[in-house]
Amino acid sequence: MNQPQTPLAGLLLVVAAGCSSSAPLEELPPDGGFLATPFMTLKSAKGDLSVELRSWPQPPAQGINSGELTVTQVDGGAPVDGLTVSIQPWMPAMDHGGTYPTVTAADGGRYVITNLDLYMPGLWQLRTNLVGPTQDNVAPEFEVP
Ligand SMILES: [Cu+2]
Repeated sequence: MNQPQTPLAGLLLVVAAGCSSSAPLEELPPDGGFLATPFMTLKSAKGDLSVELRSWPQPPAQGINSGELTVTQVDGGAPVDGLTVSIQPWMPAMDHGGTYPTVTAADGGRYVITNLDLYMPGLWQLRTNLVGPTQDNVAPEFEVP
């Protein structure tokens, strides 16, 4: 992690308390699967991995979201299983983060994200560490309306 959590805890409470609550969203897509078309596709920092992000809802909305990362080798396209994936939601413009969502490995290089709380509108980054057979990172970023 680049950003320590503890010094921010008090700030996060203050910021969260200032946010109006939004309507709860479906935990996962109703048909048991994310959309076929990714919300975005990125290369990892080292350039060896391709990472597709799907979200529910798609595009992400203010409040609790879920999502799925699909990690494959850029070279050959093989899915990359066996990673430990941790995601720190981060708002760079305001220099604060949010709580880590739950990430559950599935097969086919997929990692399902639940309880992704994007509690403010604005630009969010998902600062994602990928640790296992390889160590890499990726940070999808997008505007939450
Ligand atoms: Cu913010």
